[in-house]
Amino acid sequence: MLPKRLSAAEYAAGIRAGSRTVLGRAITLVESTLPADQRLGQEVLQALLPHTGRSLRVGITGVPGVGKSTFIEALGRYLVESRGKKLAVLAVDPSSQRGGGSILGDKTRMPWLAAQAAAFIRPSPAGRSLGGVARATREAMLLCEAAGHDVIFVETVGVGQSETAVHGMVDFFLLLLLAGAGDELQGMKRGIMEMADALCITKADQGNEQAARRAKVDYQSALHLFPAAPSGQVPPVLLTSAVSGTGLAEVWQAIEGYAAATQQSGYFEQRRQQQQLQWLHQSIVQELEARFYADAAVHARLPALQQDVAAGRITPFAAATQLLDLTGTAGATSPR
Ligand SMILES: Nc1nc2c(ncn2[C@@H]2O[C@H](COP(=O)(O)OP(=O)(O)O)[C@@H](O)[C@H]2O)c(=O)[nH]1
Ligand SMILES: [Mg+2]
Repeated sequence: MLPKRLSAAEYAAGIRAGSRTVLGRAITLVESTLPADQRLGQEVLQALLPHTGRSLRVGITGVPGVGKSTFIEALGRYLVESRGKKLAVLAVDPSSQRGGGSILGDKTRMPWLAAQAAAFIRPSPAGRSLGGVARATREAMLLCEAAGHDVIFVETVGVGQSETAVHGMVDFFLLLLLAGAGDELQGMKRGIMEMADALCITKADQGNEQAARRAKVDYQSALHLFPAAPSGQVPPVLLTSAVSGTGLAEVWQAIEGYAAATQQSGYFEQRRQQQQLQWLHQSIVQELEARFYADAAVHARLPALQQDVAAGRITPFAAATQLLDLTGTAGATSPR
């Protein structure tokens, strides 16, 4: 049994020594909304920072039911068994509730990985805004890296803004697609296809192979209409089956090939630097907002001003300015 409270140095040492219990507890700290936990979590992260950044970070998206979790189980098994990798599976699902709701990242979809010492699976933090979930997941990723996990998978719910958040924290973004839906190209959100570094047509098995090959051709021609990716790499379209194992080695080859090519060109590091800067600015905005709403003067004045705005007695902008002037952040509203 571990003692109830550990120091930041004890957390860091435990994580470096490969303790899954300490890693899990440190992730709980960075997920916590309690200020004391958050402070300790930041100290742990700071201590571990020199040991982060050495993994390959892979985001996996696609509509619910496309087979993301099953795919991660199959690809993860290939990586552990055939490539000797140590991996972590994280998830971003702002709709997730503890003890019910979404099963994203659920160990029941990844029974083999869940039983492996070389794999660490963590479901999405629950009951938070997307911003809060994204922050916790980024920080969990760093903790997993310090624990020596050299591949990090981040699964998204595949709806809404979660994809953008995950794209902003990974090196490689993989879009899973189903064949045979017929109008998949029209239904597809163009922006997500543009973010993808590779497309996988899933469930290419059990009589579905021909439809999958047709979908591959369709997506390949659709990709030709897109502007060149900033990475300089053309996203491949691959056929995969988590059931038969088809295409899994090819997917990994594509990911490693991409990493090697972009490390060579400098884009890999550039993308990470951009992500860090984006994260800095998002953190500033989140923190300003939190401090604003926690301000006692704002708290006192807000209800009356809300009524004035609703009744049309004052413009929303003027009301916002009045409230901001009550806080120490006055004058800090210049655009980024
Ligand atoms: N035939 C076949 N079924 C699959 C494959 N991958 C997943 N499935 C099934 O598709 C359903 C959804 O899978 P899941 O991994 O939970 O999808 P997610 O919602 O995207 O995470 C499950 O019933 C899986 O058994 C595959 O490669 N082939
Ligand atoms: Mg899933």
